[in-house]
Amino acid sequence: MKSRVEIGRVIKIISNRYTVKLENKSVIASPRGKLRLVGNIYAGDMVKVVYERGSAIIDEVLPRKNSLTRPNVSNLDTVLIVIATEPTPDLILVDKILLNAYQQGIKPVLVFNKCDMLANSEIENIIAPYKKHIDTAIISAENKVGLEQLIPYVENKVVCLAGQSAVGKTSLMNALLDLNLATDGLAKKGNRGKSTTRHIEMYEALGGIIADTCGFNIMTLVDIEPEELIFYYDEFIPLQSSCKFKSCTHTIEPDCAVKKALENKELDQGRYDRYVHIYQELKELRRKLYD
Ligand SMILES: Nc1nc2c(ncn2[C@@H]2O[C@H](COP(=O)(O)OP(=O)(O)O)[C@@H](O)[C@H]2O)c(=O)[nH]1
Ligand SMILES: [Mg+2]
Ligand SMILES: [Zn+2]
Repeated sequence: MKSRVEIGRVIKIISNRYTVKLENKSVIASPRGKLRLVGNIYAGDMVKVVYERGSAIIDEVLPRKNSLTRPNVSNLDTVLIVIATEPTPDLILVDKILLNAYQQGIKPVLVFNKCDMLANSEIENIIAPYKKHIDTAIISAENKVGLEQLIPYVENKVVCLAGQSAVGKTSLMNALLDLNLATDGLAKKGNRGKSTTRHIEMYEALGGIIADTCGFNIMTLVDIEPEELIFYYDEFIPLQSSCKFKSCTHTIEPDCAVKKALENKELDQGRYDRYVHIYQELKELRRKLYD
C-alpha cells in the first residue's frame, strides 16, 4: 500500500521536534536519515511528510526559495528591519541586513519603532536616505500606532523581524499578532517570541507567518565579494560608466563619478561611508581567508 504524502511548512523547531503546518492541521514530525542532522531543516521549509506506523516522518525538504542562517529560516517574502529611537540606530547593521535581503531576493522594509519618544521630523531625518531605496514605516509597537502600514507586507506573507536587541522586535510581533486577533480572531497566543538556534518558532498572523528574529548573527557578515558590492547600490550604477576605471569601486580610485556626486551633495554621505566600511570589511575578510 502506498503511504499518504502531505506537503507542509515547518513552523517550529525545538531540538529534534519539528512542527509542520499542513493544510488543515499541524503535526509533530521526525526527520528521516540525514535530515536528522541539526541544521538540515530550516523554519519556513516546505517539506514532504509521510506516515509510517502512525508516525509523521519528514521525508524530503523541497527546494528553498531563499534562506538566512543562525537561526536558520527559509522561504521568506519580507524582512522587517527594525530600528528605534533607542538604542541609537546601528545603520551599518541595517545596511548589512539590506544587502542580505537583496542578495536573497527578500523584500526589505525599514520600520522605525518607538515613535512616541521622538518628534516625527527627527525620525524623518534619520530615515530620509533610505526612503529612496526601500519602503519605510514609522510606528510604535507598544502604543499600537501605525501598524496598519505593515499589513501589506505581512498579510499572507512569510516574514521575519531583524535588528538590534531592544529595538522592539518582540513587542512588534506581539502587536502584529494582536492586530491579527482584532481582524480575524485567529491569533495563537502563548509563549511567543523565543528564538535561538535550538528553538525557533514562527507565528500565524494575517494569513501569513512571522519569525521574531532571523539571521541575526550572520548579518554581521555579508556573503558578497567586495568587487560585487557596487551592484547592490542602485544610485552607483548609472554613474559607473563615468568613472575613469570601468571596475571602479568608488573608494580609492581617481576620477570617480560617485565621489564627484558626493562632493556635489547628489548622494547621501552616510550611506556612502557605510558602503566604504562594508567594502573594507569584506576585503579584510577575504585577506584573512586567502592570505
Ligand atoms: N517607548 C516605547 N518603548 C517600546 C516600544 N516598543 C517596545 N518598547 C520597549 O523596548 C524594550 C525592548 O523591546 P523588545 O520587544 O523586547 O525588543 P527586542 O529585543 O527587539 O525584541 C521593551 O522595554 C519594550 O517595552 C514603543 O513603541 N515605545
Ligand atoms: Mg526580542
Ligand atoms: Zn567610481
